Amino acid sequence: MFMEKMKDLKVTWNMTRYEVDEVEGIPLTKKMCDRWNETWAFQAKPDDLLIATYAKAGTTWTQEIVDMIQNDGDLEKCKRASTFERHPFIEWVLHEHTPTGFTGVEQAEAMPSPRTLKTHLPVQLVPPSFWEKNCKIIYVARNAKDNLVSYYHFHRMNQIMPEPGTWEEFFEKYLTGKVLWGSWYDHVKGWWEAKDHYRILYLFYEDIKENPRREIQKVLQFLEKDLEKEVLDKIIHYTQFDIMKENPMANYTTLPPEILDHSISPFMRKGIVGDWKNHFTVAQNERFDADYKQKMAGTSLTFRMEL
Ligand code: PPS
Repeated sequence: MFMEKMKDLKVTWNMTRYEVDEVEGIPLTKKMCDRWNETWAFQAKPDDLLIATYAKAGTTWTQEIVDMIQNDGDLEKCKRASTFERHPFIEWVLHEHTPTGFTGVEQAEAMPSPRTLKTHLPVQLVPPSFWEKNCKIIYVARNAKDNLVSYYHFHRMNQIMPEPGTWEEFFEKYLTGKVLWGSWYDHVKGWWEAKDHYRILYLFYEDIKENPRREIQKVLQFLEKDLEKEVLDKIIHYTQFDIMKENPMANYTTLPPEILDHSISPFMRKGIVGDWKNHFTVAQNERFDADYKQKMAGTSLTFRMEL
């Protein structure tokens, strides 16, 4: 669909890295900021399901789990299109080299209900219609250290994200929230508070990794779906890392290397808990922990950095 359209329009992937601007102090791509009024005015419908995450927290994994649930475990139906075509990314605005008509909002508007949508927005920037329509939202959080490592490698391979700089530089940017979608700390805490007031299922990457059956059952309950054990087994099987990594409709390989260069680092990179230990120096870990303690003081939200 999307890629065919692009071919028809003879889009040349003459990409450059996005410029960054801000909406209410949150760094977003300049393109997103320029079209922010449209995103903010987005009209959610009561039967929309929103999958919300800080970037690299397990969005694609959750999208695949949800799509398999919605399609009663029918893998072929889930392979109808790539992840980003199945679930509009509401705040996303494509590059100026591409023709208009490819904002997440426009993609969502063209999609029949019931829709499943994706966002990385911090809770205060979620378009108000989602709250007004009392939409169900699944939020997934991942521990900050692994999230940081994953985000760093994603910046390296994604040729339209801002330059990550060196590992040391990116580390500092992440701690100060000077990365797209802002501070991880504020993001996870903001959504944690919101879950007490709205229909939000708050999940953790580490929990899904530890026990996918238990966590998928939570999603089933939240979506008020009942599936046979065999179907659940099938969903667990097809959403595990090694299988999803080979699924072109779930591993982002349908995008051209001018956008995502998997030879630098695959989108489906490692999919584990604790990879930060292969990246953090002892000094970085100490600095991170001290800073983390301050930023996460006073919240009941806790994370596991290893299993
Ligand atoms: S994005 O670009 O924000 O939508 O990225 P996102 O999907 O949130 O995060 C990508 C990371 O999730 C890992 N991933 C998985 N882990 C375990 N199991 C499954 N099935 C799975 N699918 C995706 C992916 O490998 C990225 O993490 P890292 O640590 O970089 O491997």
